[in-house]
Amino acid sequence: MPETVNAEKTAVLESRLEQLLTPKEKAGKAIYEAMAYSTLNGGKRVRAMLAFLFCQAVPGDGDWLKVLDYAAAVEMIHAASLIHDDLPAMDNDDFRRGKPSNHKVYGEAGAILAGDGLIIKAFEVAASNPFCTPAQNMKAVGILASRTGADGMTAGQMLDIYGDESKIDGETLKTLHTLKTSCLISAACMLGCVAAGGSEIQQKAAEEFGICLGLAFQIKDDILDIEGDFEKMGKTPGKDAKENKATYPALFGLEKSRKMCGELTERAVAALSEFGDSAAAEELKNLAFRLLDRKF
Ligand code: GRG
Repeated sequence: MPETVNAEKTAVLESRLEQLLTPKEKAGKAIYEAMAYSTLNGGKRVRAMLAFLFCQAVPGDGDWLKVLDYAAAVEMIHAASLIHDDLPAMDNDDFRRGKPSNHKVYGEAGAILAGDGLIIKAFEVAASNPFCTPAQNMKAVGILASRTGADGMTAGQMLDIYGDESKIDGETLKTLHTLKTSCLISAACMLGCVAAGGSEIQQKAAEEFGICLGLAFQIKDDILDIEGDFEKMGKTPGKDAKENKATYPALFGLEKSRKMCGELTERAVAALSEFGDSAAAEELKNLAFRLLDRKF
């Protein structure tokens, strides 16, 4: 998504990810190759950008490099979640980010292991961020774990895979989407504050921003599954309807889903008031509104 990303930040992130995903020993060549395949040069990098911008939104020196390794960790966990989500046992998708899914290239076992490797690498990297103190790193690891494990994204995926579609109501769907998508997005926002030494109040505001934006993001994702095309999205549209999945458009219709998406974005932007009128807060606001109009 060129207009939502800052070229310099993206370039630095890509090169850090490349460095982190280079094997140190010959024996690691195969697993690192599978991990790198799904992590490098792909994706909109929305989560990393949120971490960078929240780091800058906290009044201080504005040095976003402090959050670089937390942002890399978030993108690695995100990539792992996509690899596992695409597996035949889950969403069974053959394409991701415009190329064959990880298991199509490395096999199912290879894809499971690539995901495993990325998750653990993410925690290793966040725990040893050289620009932050051990206390900050401990906090970051706690945020990542609580938002991605059995109280966060993994719980959301469990509900998504095993939930009874016919019985899902609006509240349950909101819980599912919040866990599956908002939790990691809000973790990225919070990590920006942690790295910049922001207050508890600022972390809470960043969390609220991420929860609302994440929900809007997932609703938009559901809308794109209906309206989007393969060329732009790099994955197969129309799968939700084919599999009778519970989504916002299926439950509320397209028009109401679009309205909810807009309202959630407004709510996210309101949470930015904790960050005054800094340039980064303005960029966060613009990013939130641009995501509403995204085509992929
Ligand atoms: C890896 C800890 C861990 C858990 C695995 C498989 C699983 C549990 C969770 C999957 C959750 C999932 C697929 C959520 C969907 C979130 C979503 C909207 C993804 C698309 O994000 P974009 O549009 O993708 O930011 P890009 O490709 O641009 O990065």
